[in-house]
Formats: sequence, C-alpha cells, structure tokens
Amino acid sequence: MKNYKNSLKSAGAILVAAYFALVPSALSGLFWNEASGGGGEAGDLIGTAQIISGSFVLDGIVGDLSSPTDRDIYQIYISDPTTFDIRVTLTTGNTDTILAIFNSSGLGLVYNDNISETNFRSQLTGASGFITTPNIYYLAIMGGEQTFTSAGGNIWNEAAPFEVQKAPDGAGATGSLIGYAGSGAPTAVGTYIITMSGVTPVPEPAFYGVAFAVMGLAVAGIRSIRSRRKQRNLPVSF
Ligand SMILES: [Ca+2]
Ligand SMILES: [Ca+2]
Repeated sequence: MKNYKNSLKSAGAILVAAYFALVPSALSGLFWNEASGGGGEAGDLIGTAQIISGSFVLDGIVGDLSSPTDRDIYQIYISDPTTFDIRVTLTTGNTDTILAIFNSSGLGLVYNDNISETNFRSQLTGASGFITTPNIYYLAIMGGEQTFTSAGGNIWNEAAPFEVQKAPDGAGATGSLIGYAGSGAPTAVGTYIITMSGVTPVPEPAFYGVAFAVMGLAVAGIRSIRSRRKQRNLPVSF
C-alpha cells in the first residue's frame, strides 16, 4: 500500500515538474544564432528552413553565408505586418545581400536586393504593404548574383531598379520555391547580422496543446484511481 501511494505521489510530482518545465522563461532582446541556436546550417527550401522558436524578444539573426551559393531560410512569425522592419545591418566580407519573404506554400511575397544605390544590403518593411496578416512566414537571405526559382523560372527578376521592395515579377512569379539559379557572388561569403522588429519566434501552440492534453489525461487518470479507491473504501491521501 505504501509503495502504491508513493508511486502516485511521485507521478504527481513529475507532472508538476513537467508543467513548470514547459512554462517558458521570460527572456528579452536575443539574436537567433544560425549555428548555436539553430544547431547548424539553415536550409535553403521551405521544408528545410531553420525554425526560430521559443519565448523571447527576437532582435534579429546572426548567421553565415558559408559559400557563394549558401542560401539561408528561417521560419519566423511576423506579429506586426504593418510596421515590421527586417534589415541586414552587417556582413563581414560580403556587402551585397538579397532578402525575400515566402509564405508557407513557398510562394514569394516580397523581395529586396539593395537598400539604396550606395547600400547593397537589403531591407524588408511592413510599410511596403506586401505582408497584410500576422502569420508564420519564411525569411530568405543570400548573396547577390543569383535568383529564386519555381517551376516556371525566376520568381523575381534580378533587374533594375534594385532599390525597391517588390512582389514576384519573374516568369516563375506564381510558382512555389523549388531552387536557385546563378552561381552567387564570390564575395558573398561571410557572417551577416539581420536586425528586426515586429517579428517574434514562432509560437508553439501545438506543442503546448499536446503537453496540456497529456497532463489532462494524467490528472483524469489519477482522479479515476482515487474514485475507484474511494468506491472500494481504500485510503487516499494524495
Ligand atoms: Ca548559412
Ligand atoms: Ca544586394
């Protein structure tokens, strides 16, 4: 009997510990790191994107273009589509980037090559009006002299004017991302920093939903045991 009660107490303690282990801690002002936070190289397609998840204030991303054809895609959550700002603020080696945002189907939404005629880094903003709803999106960064492709061809044309944010305008504009064209600028190799606002890590409702569902089933099981023991006039003390 004692062992039975202790085992139930232990089960309850484990559940309580599990509950608090799942409650995210309040952090703030963090940059996601492709290598240490993401665990390695971010993929270059929607299905292999590095998922930025957790509970913290996301200030941006630090990553690396390890070769001229390294293209990194991150799954993010744009919480404020009208005011978000995503900007390449620093690269070592490479100063010519391209940024683009895709939806979950891999369809291109907005793209920018150069911030200005003298700044060849890239910036995407809510003010451009191409993102209208808070949602999960995919942010891609790569060096210049290459293009995103769908089955129909280039999703965006790499053509002047380079300083605009634009919707897909290439032959493959209406298709989903399947690959890339172009060998990339040799100078593209280097570390980059993307600063951002109006963007958060991807929420984890499914994870917490499952966790609480499991807890609910466990609590229901304990209540059921207590109920059965009461019916049998056995002592319950937990
Ligand atoms: Ca990379
Ligand atoms: Ca550029």
